[in-house]
Amino acid sequence: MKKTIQTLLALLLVTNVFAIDRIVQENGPSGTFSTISAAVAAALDGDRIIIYPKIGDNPYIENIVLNKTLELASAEDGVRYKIQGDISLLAANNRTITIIGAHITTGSITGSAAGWRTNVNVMGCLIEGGDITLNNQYYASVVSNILGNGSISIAHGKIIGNELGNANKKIIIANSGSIANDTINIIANKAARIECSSDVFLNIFNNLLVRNTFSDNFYSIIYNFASTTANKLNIFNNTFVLTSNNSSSYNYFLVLNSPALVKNNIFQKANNFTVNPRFSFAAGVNITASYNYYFNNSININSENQPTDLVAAPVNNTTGQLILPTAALNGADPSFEFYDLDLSVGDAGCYGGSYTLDNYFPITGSSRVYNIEMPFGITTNGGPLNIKAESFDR
Ligand SMILES: [Ca+2]
Repeated sequence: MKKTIQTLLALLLVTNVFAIDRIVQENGPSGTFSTISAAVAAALDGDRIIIYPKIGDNPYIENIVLNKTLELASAEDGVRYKIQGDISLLAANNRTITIIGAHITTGSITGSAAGWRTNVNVMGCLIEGGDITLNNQYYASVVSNILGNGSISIAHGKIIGNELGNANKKIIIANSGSIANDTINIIANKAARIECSSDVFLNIFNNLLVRNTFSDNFYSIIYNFASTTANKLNIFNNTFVLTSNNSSSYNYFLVLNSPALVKNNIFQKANNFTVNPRFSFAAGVNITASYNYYFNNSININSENQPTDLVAAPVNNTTGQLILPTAALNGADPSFEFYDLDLSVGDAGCYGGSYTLDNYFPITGSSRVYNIEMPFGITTNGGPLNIKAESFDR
């Protein structure tokens, strides 16, 4: 009996089995909280903070510190709750913090203080001016957020289906000593640039990278870490668009210091300037390129055997949608794993293949399934079929 009680107590310490919803509501009934901070202060690990948007679309004016395992979510599906202020996260081992559906009018979401590893989910948020910064000690899933004027920076995790509205901002994979040989997925984002200085494996799939160049803004993807490990980078099905140029010296689509597979991408330079974008690969680094499409570039990836130079623009400069007819249609690697969702041969660019941008946009702030892991080829040999899906709800 004593052992049973000890076991029960141990369970209670690990998980708050009495997790409850703390309701935040302006002029709400008794038992609700008038500020998010008050609800967080009252909450226990594992609770949810359910937030009603304020009357008259007003923001909650407060800086919020999240120092527990908590989930923040909107009380109304598809309607975000406004916050005027910063959300700061404090890390602690095994802590999980989830923020869904916040609309931050002025402020950022920032992780501070050490403590590997804290799991953080930031999903369906609209951040007008600030950044999402969750470096080093955080394992971050940053999904379906709109950043009007900010960057996303993480060290571990995944960045899926986000839109960065300012071409001077970027997706950053920051240095981390937390774990080695990590794989980070950067999938189906609309942004200008991706920058990585860390020794990690990157899957960069189906991003629409539309860039204006400025003096400090001279690349679309830069991978600074120097390694000879095979296939540090998989760069598949991205669409690169360069719309203007005012930098005379530096202008690169890819700057890579580690080996990469580069396929099914579209590299497009708009017609209105003369400086050609280039590719910069460190000496001795193996870049394997195939099924890439180039428009209006004078320089292709020089290791590509049969690059396809197009005489007409393959995509719309803003949306990245294919302009038909184009060889990029059904122009991806014809292997089954790159097929489109309509089971035709894959299209090159960000709308081709399983991770087509169509799956992630428009961003509505409502519930979404954002990742499905399943076999590419399904056979009927009688074995179990394992499918794993990840999603969030309001
Ligand atoms: Ca196709």
